[in-house]
Amino acid sequence: MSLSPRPLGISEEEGLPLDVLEERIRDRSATIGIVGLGYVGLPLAIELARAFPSVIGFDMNPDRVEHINDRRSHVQDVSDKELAFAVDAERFRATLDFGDLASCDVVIICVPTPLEKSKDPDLSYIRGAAKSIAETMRAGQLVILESTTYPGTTDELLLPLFESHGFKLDEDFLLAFSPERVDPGSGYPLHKIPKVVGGCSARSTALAKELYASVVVSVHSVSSARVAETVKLLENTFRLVNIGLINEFAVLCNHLGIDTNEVIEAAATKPFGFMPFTPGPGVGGHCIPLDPLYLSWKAEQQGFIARFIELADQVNSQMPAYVVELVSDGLNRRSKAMRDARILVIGVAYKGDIDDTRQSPAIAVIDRLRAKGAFVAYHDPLVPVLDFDFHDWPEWRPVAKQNEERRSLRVAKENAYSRRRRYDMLESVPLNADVVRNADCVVILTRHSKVNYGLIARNAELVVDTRDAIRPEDREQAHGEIVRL
Ligand code: SAJ
Repeated sequence: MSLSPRPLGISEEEGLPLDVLEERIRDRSATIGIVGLGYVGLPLAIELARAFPSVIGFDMNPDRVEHINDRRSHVQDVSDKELAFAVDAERFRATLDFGDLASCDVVIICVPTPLEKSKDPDLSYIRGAAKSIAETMRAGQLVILESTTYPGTTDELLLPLFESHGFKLDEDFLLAFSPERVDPGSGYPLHKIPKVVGGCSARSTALAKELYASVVVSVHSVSSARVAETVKLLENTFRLVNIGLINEFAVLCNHLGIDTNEVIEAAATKPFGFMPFTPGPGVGGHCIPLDPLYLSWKAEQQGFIARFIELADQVNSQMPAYVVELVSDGLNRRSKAMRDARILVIGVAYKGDIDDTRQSPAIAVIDRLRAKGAFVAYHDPLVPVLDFDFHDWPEWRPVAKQNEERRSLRVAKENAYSRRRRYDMLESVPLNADVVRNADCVVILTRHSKVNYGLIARNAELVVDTRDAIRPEDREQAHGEIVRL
């Protein structure tokens, strides 16, 4: 465990002076705890295990803990090899036992921050993690929150909780916020992404900065945890609003009969003052569609309506319906009804070259197509099985049959083209010329580099390409009509 000599007469359990904590971080002998081993926590744990001798990962999911200790990564950005290296070197281990938190000099919280059905922040995971930390807290710990949340969470929720357990900031513990910055699937290495840190005290900021300086290229400190929380929300709001802008722009260009992607490509030749975004069927993932609503929620508590965030969320949320309209119009031009049409969806992950379907707009598009009576099948080389579970979708409430059984994968296999159900499981169908020709419409919702879009262009009657996935040279060889966003 830690290499620093223990001060005489003070045991780890009773706590340590902050000077010892500081020394352990500076001499890289500190024991680090990471609470939450998802797409943020696991990569961070592996990176920290390169600099510190003992990193302990805490998670509530027994399977996840078992797989990690068996050197099997569930996170695309962490290879089994990297995981095995850290586990075999005994520099990283996962555990369900939150009692081990007391042995950590630093504890970093990387748990999800979803939204309630009402689109209000759901802080239950942060509260759970903070409670476990407070119950095992001892003097001499630095706690850092990384989960994206509204400004004020660290000093309004965590600080009073720890102090209510008898610990004093800057005497017994230090507390900071540092936004997670990952770009799932892009392969952008964590150590090359600058980190922002802001503490509930100057000493907290300084020590959090020292910690991250051991693993990332540069650390930018700000004056408070609240500012650091807001930095992250600006980053994600920037993306949400610009994606909303380009989605509305695409609908506008469609009404004017102008090729949106040609306009974007030309505008992007401007070497300054422009950043290209591309239209799509909506906004998926665990961050962009959710995090900015934490900011607008907090603003509303203070009587301010963040109109850009609300509008962008509206525009992006309406894109699945717009895509369905494009499909319906295309079928109409061929005197075909949506009812009983066979529609092949290409790509269901929330963005290209990843296997994650959380909040994927493809699920909304598929459900709406099936609500209009279409038979839908999908192909996605990275998503072998797509699990539908609309229990919390308002539109499902009035129509779902009570106690409806989830369709088994066997049944789904037999009915590749299946009708709408509340609980369902679809399996990715192989992509070949026959499958494409057998569809009345092919809808491209995610652009994976592994998919042969030329084959689709050469064989499909009708394609709705929402990701500009079919190249110009393949469009020229198209068998049927290609509609683009
Ligand atoms: N999207 C578009 N058009 C665009 C860009 C994105 O339709 O021009 C869609 C994507 O298809 C996807 C959604 O928006 O469905 C979100 O894509 P994203 O890449 O912006 O978001 P994430 O969640 O994969 O990763 C983002 C990070 N992305 C980038 O910086 C490129 C970053 O904002 C955060 O560090 C990360 O979320 C996070 O964890 O917060």
